[in-house]
Amino acid sequence: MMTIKVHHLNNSKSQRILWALEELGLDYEIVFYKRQPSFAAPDDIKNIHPLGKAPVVEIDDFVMAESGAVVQYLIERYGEGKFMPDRSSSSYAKYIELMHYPEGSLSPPLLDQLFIRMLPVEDETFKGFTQQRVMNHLSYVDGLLEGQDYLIDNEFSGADLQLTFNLQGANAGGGLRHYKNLEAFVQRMEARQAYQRSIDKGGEFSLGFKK
Ligand SMILES: N[C@@H](CCC(=O)N[C@@H](CS)C(=O)NCC(=O)O)C(=O)O
Repeated sequence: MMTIKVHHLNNSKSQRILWALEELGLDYEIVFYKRQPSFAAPDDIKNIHPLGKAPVVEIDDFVMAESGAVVQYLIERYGEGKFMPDRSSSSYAKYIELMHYPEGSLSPPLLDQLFIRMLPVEDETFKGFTQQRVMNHLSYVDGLLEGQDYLIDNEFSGADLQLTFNLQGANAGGGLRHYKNLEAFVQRMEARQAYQRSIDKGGEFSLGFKK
């Protein structure tokens, strides 16, 4: 029998994995970790994966990190064709691109923006550069969702799931108010029953920040 154990940190990208597992209707165990006052994960998670980041997932006898890879793997292995386009379609190429875009390209400028607000950072050149990068990315994604509810073939997929966390982070700072497609997208994702079950099971999930 297959076993899945999710090492889950509060207010973190491991929420994606709980949500994916709920969409897939799979049984799983959660091991809870709490962020330290510095926001870092507790050191115990390094006993499972040397990077010590969340998510880390144990599937049967192996360990996986990187939320995009984990979501993709879970859907391919257990989805029975749901939540992804057919592998022989051109939509599949776009699906893979957009599955890995949130962590590869969208997350870094959003994190820079978060640090600018939290610390704060005084350097005007860096602040301007960051704002320009954030706007470039959010306009791009807003455009992808123009006239459709989901990223790929207008059907819910792992790419939508993977994108949501980053947009929730941007939204927490009020940063989506000029991007109506993105605001509506986040609301649509958060209304999914599987998403809500993942929040009930995962506990604290708030991407607001305190100075
Ligand atoms: N690209 C990785 C990012 C993993 C990551 O940085 N996770 C954060 C939580 S969102 C973390 O563990 N932070 C705590 C720390 O760095 O100590 C993924 O998508 O899984």
